[in-house]
Amino acid sequence: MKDKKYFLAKAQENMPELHCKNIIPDATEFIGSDGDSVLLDFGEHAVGHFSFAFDRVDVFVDAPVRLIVKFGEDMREINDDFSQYNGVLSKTWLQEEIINLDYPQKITMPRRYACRYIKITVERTTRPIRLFDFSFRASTSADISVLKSAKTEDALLKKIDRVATNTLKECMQTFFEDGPKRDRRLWIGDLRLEALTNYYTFNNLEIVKRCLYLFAAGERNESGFLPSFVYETPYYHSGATHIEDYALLYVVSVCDYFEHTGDTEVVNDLLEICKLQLESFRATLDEKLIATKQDGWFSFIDWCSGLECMTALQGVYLYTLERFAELLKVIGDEEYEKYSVLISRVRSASEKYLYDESKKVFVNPLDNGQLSVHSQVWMILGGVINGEKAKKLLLSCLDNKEFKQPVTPYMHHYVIEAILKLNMKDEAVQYLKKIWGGMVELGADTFWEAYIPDDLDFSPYNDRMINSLCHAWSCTPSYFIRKYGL
Ligand code: RAM
Repeated sequence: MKDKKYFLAKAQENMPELHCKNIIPDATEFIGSDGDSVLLDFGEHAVGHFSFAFDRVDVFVDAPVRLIVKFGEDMREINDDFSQYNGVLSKTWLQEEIINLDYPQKITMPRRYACRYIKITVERTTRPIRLFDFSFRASTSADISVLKSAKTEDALLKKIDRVATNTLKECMQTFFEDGPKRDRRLWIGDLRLEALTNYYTFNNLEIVKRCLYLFAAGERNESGFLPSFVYETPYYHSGATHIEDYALLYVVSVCDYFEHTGDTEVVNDLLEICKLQLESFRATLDEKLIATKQDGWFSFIDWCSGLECMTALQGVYLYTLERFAELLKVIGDEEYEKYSVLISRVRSASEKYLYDESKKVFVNPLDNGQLSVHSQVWMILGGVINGEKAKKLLLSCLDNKEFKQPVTPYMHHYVIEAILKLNMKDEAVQYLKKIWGGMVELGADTFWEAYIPDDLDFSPYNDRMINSLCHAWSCTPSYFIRKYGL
């Protein structure tokens, strides 16, 4: 297997170029004293650096001026009182600064922000001040000049597509970030969905290669699983979490990349790591070939509270095995046979032990008998159930209160994949409109990390203020609309 140095050099070779532009807000000048504030609207979501100038109005300002500068991805965030924040993630993700300026000057704030709105409040000044020359230098590695508009004739789908490509564009920096406000790192689950959408929109292959190599360089745990996330700033650092479904989806991401490019060089570099992910997962199966629980945070699937993941995880494994076997077949790898035999064995076991013939539903003692959309969807995607039987099952569990329902666009993506796998185009469009159309109707410029139509305060982190409103894993409507001609 190639070593970390090799993979990092490859990641470096594929560093994408950042395209920058200056955006000017609606307000050009503001004059104010203690307690006054100005709201700037840049008219679009942007990721980058904010600058402005400050001067006296008439009388010389003889003491430092203190400003509070708050950045919001939407107006709700601008109006939130950050002092009331009570979430489980660090409050330091909330984008608000107190800055003290000693004398009139032009300031470029050193940190990067993700926002559409900026509110500046004068906290303390001895004399009225003037703020002007507001400007935001926005960056992205997406080349918008290559983006064609979606062919759909449907007005709402057109809008959804625009917001989705915008979401992806904002998350495309020097790698695929999960969210430019938070966590600003590369997660496998997000990478897979960003890369998929990227193939049908900006088609930046460098960034995909870079991300695949960044993970290849990561520190695997004792079982052999890849880290679920990595950082690149200020230096490369491999995350300490090793979620199994993400490790498997790394393999799927390599398969997607190959399917899209036919690039065998990259596949040859990464093949052993992919095999290791599947072997590591194989080692977690019991003698009946059913996945077992592991220590720590070993599975993600969705942010749905109290979700039991084992059936879904088994489905992710089958989904990955199938894609990987296809890849091995095309590249003529001698292990193809071994993997295809394994698929049928694991499928039969899943049907035998996880499908309840009388209730016509997937239910697993390891999930404490919990019913979820997640289990049904992943069993469909894993090919354990097909045709009319699968359609009936899927349609009966969506919106059914007896089943745990998805809460993130990440999981909604896989619901739509399952719907489309069963050739239900109309239902896929309906579902897309309900989830992503719902966000559009609420005025989203970019798609959110979590969305429950009738619970707009939902947060996986116990406080909505910390949710990311431009989240990578929410960008896939453009993939669906463009690939399937919706
Ligand atoms: C959160 C982020 C990220 C996701 C992980 C599992 O921290 O939203 O996108 O991949 O969870």
